[in-house]
Amino acid sequence: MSECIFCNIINKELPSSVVFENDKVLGFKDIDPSAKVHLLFIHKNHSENVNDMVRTDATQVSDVYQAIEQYTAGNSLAADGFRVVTNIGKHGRQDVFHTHFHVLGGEKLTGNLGN
Ligand code: DGP
Repeated sequence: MSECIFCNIINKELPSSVVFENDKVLGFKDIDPSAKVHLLFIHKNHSENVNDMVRTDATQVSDVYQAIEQYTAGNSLAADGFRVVTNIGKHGRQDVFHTHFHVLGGEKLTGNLGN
C-alpha cells in the first residue's frame, strides 16, 4: 500500500465507485459528496497538486480535462452544466495530496465559491 490514498484507489488496493477509466486517468465518486453529482478525476501519475502537475508534465492537465470532456459528453452533465474545482494547499482546503479535480453538478450549484 502507498501512503497516498488516491494511488491506492488507482491500484485498486482501496475500493471506489469508478465512473471513468483509461490508461492515464481515473474518475470516481467522491466519498463525501457536496452536490448531487460529485466526482473526482485524477491522473494515474502521482503529483501533489495542479502546480506540481504542471511543473512535472503539463500534458497531464489536458489528459484529465480530456477525460472529463469524454465522460461528461456522454451524459446530462455537459447539457446542463457543471463545475470543475481543484484545491491547492492549506488555504485552498486541500485534504488529499494527490492532484484531483472535483466535478460537481447534477443540480444548480450555489453561486458561492468561497467559504
Ligand atoms: P480536497 O479537500 O480538495 O483535498 O478533496 C478531497 C476529497 O476526497 C474530499 O471531497 C473527500 C474525498 N475523499 C477522501 N478520501 C476518499 C476516499 O477514500 N475515497 C473517495 N472516493 N473519496 C475520498
